Amino acid sequence: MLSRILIANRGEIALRIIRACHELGIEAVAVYSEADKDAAYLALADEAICIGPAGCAESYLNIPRIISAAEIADVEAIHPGYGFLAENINFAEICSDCGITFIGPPVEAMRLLGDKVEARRLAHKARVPIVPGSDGAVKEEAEALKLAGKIGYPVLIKASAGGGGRGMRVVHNDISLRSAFGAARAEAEAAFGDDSVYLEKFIHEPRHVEVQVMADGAGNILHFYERDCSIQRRHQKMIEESPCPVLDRHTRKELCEAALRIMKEAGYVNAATVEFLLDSDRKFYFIEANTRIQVEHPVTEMVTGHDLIKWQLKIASGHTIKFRQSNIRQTGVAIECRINAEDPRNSFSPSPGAITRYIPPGGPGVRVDSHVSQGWTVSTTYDSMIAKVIVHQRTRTEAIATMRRALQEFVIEPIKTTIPACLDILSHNLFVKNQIDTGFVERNF
Ligand code: MV4
Repeated sequence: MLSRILIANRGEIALRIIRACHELGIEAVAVYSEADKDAAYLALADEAICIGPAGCAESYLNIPRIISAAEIADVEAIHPGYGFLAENINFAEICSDCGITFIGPPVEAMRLLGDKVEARRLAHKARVPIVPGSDGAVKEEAEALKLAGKIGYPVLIKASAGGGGRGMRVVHNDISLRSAFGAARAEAEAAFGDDSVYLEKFIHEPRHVEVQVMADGAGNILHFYERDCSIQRRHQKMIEESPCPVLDRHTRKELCEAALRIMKEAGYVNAATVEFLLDSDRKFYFIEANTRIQVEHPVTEMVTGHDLIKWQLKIASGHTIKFRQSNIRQTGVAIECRINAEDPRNSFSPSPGAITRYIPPGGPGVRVDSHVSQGWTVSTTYDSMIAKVIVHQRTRTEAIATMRRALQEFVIEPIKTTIPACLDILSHNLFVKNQIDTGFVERNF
């Protein structure tokens, strides 16, 4: 087993990883920027190293500083968490060059799946349904027009290096395609340093369903079922749940096995999420894969009883998975609400400031993953997420009731948070009836 690792992240996920380390007898070294120097979770780390000023480029995204901290602290491995350097191929390569284990997938798998055109190819090769679209990257406008005619409008132009909704454009006819094509390529070049784009048929109001996968270094690969992440606003997820409430047993099995085939084909090791769109006929299509642990991993932990961060650490330590797919069961329903320091009554604008009163919820079926406590000051330097509330109950109806109760208990003052927005969604008739899709929030709020 690894004996000492560094966590190249901050906030709730840094704390989450510290906790998993300590349960496995691993020493956890935290890094922090000057803006985070008073964070309470740093006291729980076995060592905490300041890596620079508040700005991300000079701290959490600064590879030389993180590698230096790792050398000074004499760790064997680095856990990148999510965001920051988690999907940075260059960083993973440097770790390996320095003899430090990157707690994540092999660089080759990151490269393959980070390129969305390559990922589509891989999925097709693994006999997994993909959205009808171009065979590879589309270089010429004329070619794009021809393909769009075949696919049928509306069509989406997506950046090959994009993902998570960045660098996407919907076009409805030849005229809008002509004007969007060059712009999309230029935008992709500016944002990602790669102007490759591809085309997909635009699926109207799909659900977003993703499968949690875990693979070890010995060729064992298992799924931990799916999450439904359709409740999002401007590509920011707000509420996630597991299981996806509209999947029947047969479709669920097909979906999860499809995810496994893709990741086997990619030679994947460690934790990943395979994303699909589910259309109104409940047909699923692969869209992209994420090569990291995700924010919403706790809902999967609650329904399967498996600690996914501990699995990441064990796999990076060289352990093999010694149980079978049939040993992983999906029990009950889990829901997660992301609590952001944002004002939902003012277009979700950031609401930074000192928290003078903080009383988190508790009681049966409630888990809170947060680094925040009374006296903490939320700054605008980082992501606005300050807590995740996760509930686990036997049924979806009970889970919704527990979540509403938990959010009503939650006191965070005086800053504004997304708690009221989450409560509005949880009380909405269509959410309760399961009639949601990725357009739900924008249509109804
Ligand atoms: C799509 C789509 C409809 N058709 N692809 C947005 C995030 C990125 N992961 C893929 N996304 C989408 N791709 C096709 N062919 C609709 C979306 C989409 C979406 C997907 C998942 C979750 C929320 C979304 C919100 C708007 C659009």
